[in-house]
Amino acid sequence: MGLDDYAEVGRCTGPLCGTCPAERETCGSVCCAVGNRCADPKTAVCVPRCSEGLSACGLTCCARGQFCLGAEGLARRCGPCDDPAKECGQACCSEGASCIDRERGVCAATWSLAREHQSCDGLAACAEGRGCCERIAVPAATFPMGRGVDAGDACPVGLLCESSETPEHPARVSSFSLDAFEVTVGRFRRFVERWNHTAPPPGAGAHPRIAGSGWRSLWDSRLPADRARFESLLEKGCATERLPIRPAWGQRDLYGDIAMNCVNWYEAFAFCVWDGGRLPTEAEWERAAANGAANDPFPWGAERAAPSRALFGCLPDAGLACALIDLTTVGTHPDGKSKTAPGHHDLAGNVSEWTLDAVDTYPSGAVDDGASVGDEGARITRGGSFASEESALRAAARGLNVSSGRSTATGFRCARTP
Ligand SMILES: [Ca+2]
Ligand SMILES: [Ca+2]
Repeated sequence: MGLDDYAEVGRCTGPLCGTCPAERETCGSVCCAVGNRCADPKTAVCVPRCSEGLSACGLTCCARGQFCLGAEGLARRCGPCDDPAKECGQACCSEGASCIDRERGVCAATWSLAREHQSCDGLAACAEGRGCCERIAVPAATFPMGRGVDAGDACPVGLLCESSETPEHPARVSSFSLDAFEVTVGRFRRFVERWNHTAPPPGAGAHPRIAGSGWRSLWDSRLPADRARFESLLEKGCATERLPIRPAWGQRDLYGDIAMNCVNWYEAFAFCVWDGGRLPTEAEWERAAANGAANDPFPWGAERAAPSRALFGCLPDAGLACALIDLTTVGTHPDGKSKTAPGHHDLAGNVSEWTLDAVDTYPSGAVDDGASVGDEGARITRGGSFASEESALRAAARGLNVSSGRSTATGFRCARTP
């Protein structure tokens, strides 16, 4: 405190009087000089004010685009986030991610923050102006799962059907919801951008009525070690395939709404958990595709497959019926929608879809919310793909791939309870 704090004779203006002149900031026991600000009232330290647009931060001013973080006083420092809770070294973690390495500025998906449809945050709509994450409620039903011998879903004339689709048996499926579209590369991209090998917690992604159907920690090592490895697998992991369609990942900058493919079962499972859902069981998938008790042979009903209803039969010897290089945008075959309003797109064809189930034979008796839960090996895929013949598009048809396998012909969609 100096004499100038009492400069105006007859009027006490110093901090001890409880007030400084308007143009001078109070700072503990002193009034700062004009043009200065108070850096720390405890120690009565004044420093020059910051230029316009820059944040004051203790003794310094933050650079443009930086914000002041930390507790009050001289211990404050500049960082890149406006919310201190999101700060991670020189990075800012987005919602749904948390800081796991402050030194390198690495944020990762936080499973406790798994959130319904966060993969669609800020994403443009898919076909028909519907959100790519739209979910459709599928009512509970008991339906004849598997292919019947002489009923409406018997093997259509001229097609070959596998014996693994039999015997047809009563299956009860509780109400659930199923994504209207196959998961797009745009949605999957948000997951990969936050990836740092943080596996789902044990039990995550389980069907609530099926014991042992959740994530197992022994699968943790099946997930990519880091984001760079993940991206490499998604782009090059299908290189040994003979299919001419390219991995969606390599086209992510051009097309956000093509179906994600070349993703293995573990990655599909982890994505669905992160997005607040789970993989559908085989029974749930067939219940949606066969329209439950209607027991339809195809998602759209009884009519045979046609190019207007599904992308299929796209093989090198199929002539010019379909483009062999590029994937098709999801939802471009509205005539092939399921009968559960407003209709699931591309259940049949485009990419085949991972289900929760391990490969197993059907029981002959009734099943109530059943699924085959196994540790390793192969998993059931459903719906056939661009590379399939018509038979694989049937609601009762079963495909398979090894759990760690990747194919440009296989993607997935997520289910939720209910
Ligand atoms: Ca059936
Ligand atoms: Ca499909």
